Amino acid sequence: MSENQSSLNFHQARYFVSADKLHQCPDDSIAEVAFAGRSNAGKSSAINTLTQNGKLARTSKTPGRTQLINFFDLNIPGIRIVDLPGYGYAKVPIAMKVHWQKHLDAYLQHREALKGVVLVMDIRHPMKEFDEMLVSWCEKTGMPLHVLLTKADKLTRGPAQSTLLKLTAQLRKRLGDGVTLQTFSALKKDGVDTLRKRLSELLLPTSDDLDGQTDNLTHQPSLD
Ligand SMILES: Nc1nc2c(ncn2[C@@H]2O[C@H](COP(=O)(O)OP(=O)(O)OP(=O)(O)O)[C@@H](O)[C@H]2O)c(=O)[nH]1
Ligand SMILES: [Mg+2]
Repeated sequence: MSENQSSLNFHQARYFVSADKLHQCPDDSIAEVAFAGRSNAGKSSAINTLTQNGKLARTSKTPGRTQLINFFDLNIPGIRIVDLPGYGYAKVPIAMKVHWQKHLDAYLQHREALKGVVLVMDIRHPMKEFDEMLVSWCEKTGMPLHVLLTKADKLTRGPAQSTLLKLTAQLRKRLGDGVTLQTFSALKKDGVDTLRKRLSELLLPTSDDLDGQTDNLTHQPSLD
């Protein structure tokens, strides 16, 4: 239909810039989807698998590796994916925790270009405190949410599917069509096509998808 119908090429993703605060975020973004989740959940690994670039986002066994809001350019100017710092890692000094929380919160609430959030959760430990806050915030604001149940390779198929079904029922009740869910494994590269498809839908809207849904909603509700 329009020029933004052209497809996204995740393989061409390149690191663009990092921000420590909302006002340092690039001002030319047209559409962004942010990867959020608890520390060590697998956000950076998911981005690397998505882009087939193991060196793009830094990953680590040590939680708290991602400490800035990192922006990655896709092949269409102004269309980006964002790696957010992990939430809730106990050993990070309290001052740093407060800093992250404040700036993550500001990013999520005020970022005009934000078109959706990918909530990355370890499939073995879903819906912890931060996850619940993020879901509630999406519920209040109407922000589209894609849940990535990652590290699915750590479970056999039965328990993985049962977690997926249970959470789908639970979250659909709260968010309706605004939420989609999938299992994922960065290790086995499972679920990549599903993730790419959903990101394309979020980043390349064919029409004003949220029209009517968000007219009276702002990003005001806080994560707190
Ligand atoms: N088995 C398995 N391990 C994974 C998977 N995804 C991530 N990991 C491991 O989990 C650890 C944390 O991964 P990261 O991608 O750095 O996690 P993060 O959410 O970006 O963490 P922070 O930057 O600290 O917020 C690393 O040791 C990864 O190798 C997966 O799908 N399967
Ligand atoms: Mg990370």
